[in-house]
Amino acid sequence: MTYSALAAAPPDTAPATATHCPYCALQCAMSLRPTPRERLPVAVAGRDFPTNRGGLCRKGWTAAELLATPDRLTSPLLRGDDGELRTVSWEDALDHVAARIAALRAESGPDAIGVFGGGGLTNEKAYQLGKFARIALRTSRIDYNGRFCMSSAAAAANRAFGIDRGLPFPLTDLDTAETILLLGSNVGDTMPPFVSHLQGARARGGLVVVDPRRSTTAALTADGAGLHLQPVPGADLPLLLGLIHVVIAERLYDEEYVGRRTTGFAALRRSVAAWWPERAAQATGVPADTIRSLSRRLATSGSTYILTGRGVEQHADGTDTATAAINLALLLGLPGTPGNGYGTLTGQGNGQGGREHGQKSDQLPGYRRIDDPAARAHVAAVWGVDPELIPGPGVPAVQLLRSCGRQGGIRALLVHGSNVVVSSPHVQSVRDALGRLDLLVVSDFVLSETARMADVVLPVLQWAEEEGTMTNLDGRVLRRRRAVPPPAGARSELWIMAELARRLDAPGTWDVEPSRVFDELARASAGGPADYSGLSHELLDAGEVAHWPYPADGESTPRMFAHRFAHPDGRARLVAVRAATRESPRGAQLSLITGRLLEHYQSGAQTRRVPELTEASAELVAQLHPATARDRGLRDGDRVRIENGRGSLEARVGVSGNIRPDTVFLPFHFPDDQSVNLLTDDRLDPVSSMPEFKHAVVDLTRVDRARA
Ligand SMILES: Nc1nc2c(c(=O)[nH]1)N[C@H]1C(S)=C(S)[C@@H](COP(=O)(O)OP(=O)(O)OC[C@H]3O[C@@H](n4cnc5c(=O)[nH]c(N)nc54)[C@H](O)[C@@H]3O)O[C@H]1N2
Ligand SMILES: Nc1nc2c(c(=O)[nH]1)N[C@H]1C(S)=C(S)[C@@H](COP(=O)(O)OP(=O)(O)OC[C@H]3O[C@@H](n4cnc5c(=O)[nH]c(N)nc54)[C@H](O)[C@@H]3O)O[C@H]1N2
Ligand code: SF4
Ligand SMILES: [Mo]
Repeated sequence: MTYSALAAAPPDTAPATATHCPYCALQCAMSLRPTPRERLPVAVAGRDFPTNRGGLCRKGWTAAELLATPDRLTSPLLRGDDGELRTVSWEDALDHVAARIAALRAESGPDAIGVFGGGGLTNEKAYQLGKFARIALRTSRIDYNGRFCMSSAAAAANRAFGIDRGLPFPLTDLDTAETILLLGSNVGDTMPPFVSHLQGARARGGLVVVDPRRSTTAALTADGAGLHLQPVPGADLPLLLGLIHVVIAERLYDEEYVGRRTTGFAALRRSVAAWWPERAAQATGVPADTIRSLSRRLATSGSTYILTGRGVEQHADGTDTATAAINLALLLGLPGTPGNGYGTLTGQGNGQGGREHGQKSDQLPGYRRIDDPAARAHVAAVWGVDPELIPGPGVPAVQLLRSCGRQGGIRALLVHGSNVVVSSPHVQSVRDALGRLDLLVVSDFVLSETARMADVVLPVLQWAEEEGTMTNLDGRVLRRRRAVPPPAGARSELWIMAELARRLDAPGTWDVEPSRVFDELARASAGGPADYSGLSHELLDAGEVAHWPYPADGESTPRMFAHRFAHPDGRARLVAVRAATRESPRGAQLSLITGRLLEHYQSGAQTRRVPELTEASAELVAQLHPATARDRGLRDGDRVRIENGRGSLEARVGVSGNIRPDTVFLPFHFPDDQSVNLLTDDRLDPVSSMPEFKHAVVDLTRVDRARA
């Protein structure tokens, strides 16, 4: 696409637009300066802001490429009888979608229509999508990709604290920490400017990273900056139980805090009684002495933070593992104590706000529960409908996708902001399920792998073309601003929802103006756990620093839990959890762990379209230890087949001493037959419904060059 639309746009001297990066939850501040005579419509510069301090990572620097991507969608597409996707008018596309939805709903009931949202959507779009599902489609079947991301961390925080805000303190509080325990997070690659907040702890020798790989972040512990623990994949829970055992056995815990601010200590103590360090060492591969000395360091350091990332959360026992991390933090008296804390690092751009406003199957705006009669009455009044009209809880993401095309399941699916045929667990089953649908409608700005399967593709706006708000990793609400006009032919999702709602004779009002949708969201959230009722675009534009809860009669809440937790009795819950046995490799098998590379974002739908990033990382590479490679006669660059009972793929070998010999690492950014999710399991965490993304057992064999 040429950016001819910009010919009529601002001259070189036009002011830059202050906004935030399109990608991750750090939401680095950037300014976009119009460059009408250049190939790209804007020039990106870092902007000073507490999370990034002017810095950006390589993805942020190159984000303007997304605005000029040659295969940008600029017209709706409809699949014809011959199976080809063809350009159609908006009228025809929307008429078709509404008519098909109405017909399928008449035949099979409203729960035959499903909605799949995303944590990259603005608060306004996420809110409207939840409302659209409940009262325009009248379906309970809505969930979103945050189920694959933060659900275990969120479930653990809700259970322990009664509320879930990723970081319940400003990120900059970390700057003065003495000790930071970072479990399963690789911010060095996933949020590079975050590293500046680790420097204080590094200078004091107190950065402790737990990762089966010597990741970019683990390498930051070198030269006396801290400690890297390299456990067996999936063994974080026994490791934490061992640490808790020592903290209790050596009476290192904060008795006064535990007595005054928590419940459940006796049961917790019993549950870890048998996890003496030698047993934890056997289960994890981390030496018993290290477990002892780390417990002591955490307890005696003056300023301690415990943080978790996806490496410990994306497991079928992810909620219990995150819970164990919280138990450790509570025993040490960290949450709510100045200079100390516990938190989890939200991932997607609006991963925090995206899980507060009603995209989740069991949720209404303001982080309310959909089965709570008072919450239903409040939200129904804002929506101008009878509470009876709002459906009950639906089903979480994996069940929702599995039910597509099955008897009694979903027949039409609307996808907004996720590339599920790359990023879902056991992805072949999801591809099969989507193939069985009567109607798949994908809203995206590029033809993602999921959009390629759709019956109808609706081209939407992207970051620098739209107004809205995002809530970043420390719960701060930020303004996303429009810097360039969208291409003719693309439409906002608020408009698409309004048009479909009208065609479906939906009750309620369907605003298309983001600031007005925000005002409605604010009213709907009033009195809920995630209360935005004191906020507006106007206030944010005036420069207000706004961490939620921000009630109408209150102010920003940068730090939570100073005096009470959100449970009715004000106390946090210590929850006793048990380590389960898990599948481990036998013989020549390896543990597969999955995660991210610096250069790519998620399913890669966006970053694989940025030339500089694709050149830096063009194909799937399997990180393998030199000893493992040698044993199998493999060299750097060789091709291998990696397989298990669920699937099989080929990758190139990247030999690296940074991984355990019993483990292979693959990123999930590549599509089709390079998708690592061909190998992952959709076994679910019983509390959060998080799938087992981070660990699978695989066979790895060399691909015979003669036949390859
Ligand atoms: N470059 C880039 N940045 C991103 C994203 C991206 O796709 N690309 N995505 C954003 C999103 S949505 C998210 S959720 C965040 C995720 O951010 P992170 O949580 O930092 O990312 P991951 O790479 O998924 O996992 C972190 C680490 O977990 C380790 N790991 C794997 N298995 C285990 C285990 O069993 N135990 C332990 N302790 N560690 C394990 C991996 O080796 C990896 O180094 O990143 C955000 N930022
Ligand atoms: N094996 C393995 N699998 C994983 C993970 C892992 O660590 N390992 N991580 C999981 C995690 S943490 C996450 S968050 C998921 C993410 O995986 P996905 O949900 O697939 O995330 P994205 O690739 O960001 O997909 C977003 C899609 O929406 C489009 N898009 C972006 N913004 C908008 C918008 O505003 N509106 C609309 N309609 N579309 C938009 C993009 O172009 C893209 O096609 O993957 C999960 N899958
Ligand atoms: S760290 Fe995240 S928000 Fe910052 S520039 Fe990189 S991708 Fe964008
Ligand atoms: Mo994520």
